[in-house]
Amino acid sequence: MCLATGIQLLKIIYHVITGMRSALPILCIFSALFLPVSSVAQSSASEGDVIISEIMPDPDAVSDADGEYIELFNTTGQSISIDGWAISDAGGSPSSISQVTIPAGGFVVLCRNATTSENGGIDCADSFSSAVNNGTETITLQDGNGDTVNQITYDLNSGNWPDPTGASLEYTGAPGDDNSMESHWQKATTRTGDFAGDGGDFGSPNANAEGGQLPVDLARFSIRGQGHRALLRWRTVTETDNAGFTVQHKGPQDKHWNPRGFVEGAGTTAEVHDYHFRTKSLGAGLHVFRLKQVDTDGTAHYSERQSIRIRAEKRLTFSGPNPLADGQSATVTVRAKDAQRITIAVFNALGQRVQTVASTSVSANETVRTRVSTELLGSGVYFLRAIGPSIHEVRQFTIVQ
Ligand SMILES: [Ca+2]
Ligand SMILES: [Ca+2]
Ligand SMILES: [Ca+2]
Repeated sequence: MCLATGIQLLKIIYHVITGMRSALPILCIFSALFLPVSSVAQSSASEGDVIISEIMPDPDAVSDADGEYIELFNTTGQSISIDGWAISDAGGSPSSISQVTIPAGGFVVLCRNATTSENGGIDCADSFSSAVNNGTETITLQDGNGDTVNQITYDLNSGNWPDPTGASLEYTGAPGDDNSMESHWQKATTRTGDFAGDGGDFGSPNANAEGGQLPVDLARFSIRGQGHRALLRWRTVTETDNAGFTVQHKGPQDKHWNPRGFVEGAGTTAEVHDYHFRTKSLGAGLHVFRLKQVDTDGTAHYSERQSIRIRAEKRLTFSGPNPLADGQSATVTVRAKDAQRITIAVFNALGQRVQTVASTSVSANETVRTRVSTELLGSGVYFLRAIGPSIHEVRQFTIVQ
C-alpha cells in the first residue's frame, strides 16, 4: 500500500540512510518523516488502515502488569483519530481508547501501565486493562462503530510463532501484507524507539522493527551519545519552504516536550542537506527527542522520536583487585565537574583517616589519577573518599594480608 495522498503533502523528502528495499515501490521509500499536523484527523477507518505492529506479551525487565504493550501503525497518508476505539483480548472486556491520534505513517503504543517510569521507559498514548497472554491470545482493534479494524491471533506454544520472553513480537511485513500471518512476525532481538540504550527488554516501541518494512523507518533520524551530551543527525533530500527545525526534548522527569534549540532549514532546495544538533550536558536517565519542522507559513510537522539513556556519572573509580592483597595497589581516578581543591584519602572502618592519597587543585572535568598502596595498612575494610566543595564520593575496599 503506497501512500500517494501522504506523499503529495510532504514538504520534505528524506534520504534513505539504510535498508532500502527493492521490493517496495520507490514512492514508498520517500514516505513521511514529517507529517502535517494541520490536516484534520479522520476518525473512521477501513480494515487495515491501522494495524497492530508490535505486541509485548511477556516482558522480563519489569512485570507483565507493568510492561505489556501493543503498538499500532497508521498505514495511511492521513492522521487517524482512534478516540472511542477499543482494544480487547480474547478473555477480557474491551478497553476504550480516548483522545489518541495516530499520525500518518506513524506509531502509537497502548500500554497495560502507561507510567513511563514503571513500564520500562515506554511513551504510551493510552492504557488498557486486560492482560496480554503469554500462551495463546487474540487481540482485536475495533473502531468507534464496533467494526474490527485489525485482529491478531497468536499461539506462542505452537512452534509457528516465536516464543519471546523479555522480547516483543514485531511485525516485519509491509503495510499491505496480511499481518495476521505468523510468518510476518519476529521475536525482537534489538532495541529501538523507546528502548534505545535501555538495559531492559528487546523491542521497538514507537519505532519500526529492526529490518521492518513499515515506511516510516526508512526516514528516521539518528541519535548517539557523546559523553553526557547527545548528537542528533538528520538529512533532507529536498525541501520546500522549510524555515527550520526545533529540537524538542523530554527528560526523565518531563511530562511535556521542551524546545532545546533551533536549526535553520535551507528554504527550498533539491539538494541533499545534512543537519546536526548537539545537546547540552544531560542528566542521568532516559532522554527522548523529536524534531518539529516548521514551514515558512508556520505549518508544523513532527518527526519520529529517538531516545538515549545517559548513565549516571562515575566521578570516582577504584580499579584493581578487591580485596587487595599485601603489596598490591589499585588505581584511583577522580573527575570533578567544577574547578576545586579535592582530597583523596583512605579511612578505616572507625572513620579515622589513615592515609592521604592526594590533595590537589583540579580544573573543571580534569581527571586525577593516582594509586592507593596497601603498605602501612593492615587487613580490614577501608573507605576511599574523594572530598571537595562539590564532590563527595566513597568506594569501599578490603585488604587481606
Ligand atoms: Ca503476559
Ligand atoms: Ca514476564
Ligand atoms: Ca515497533
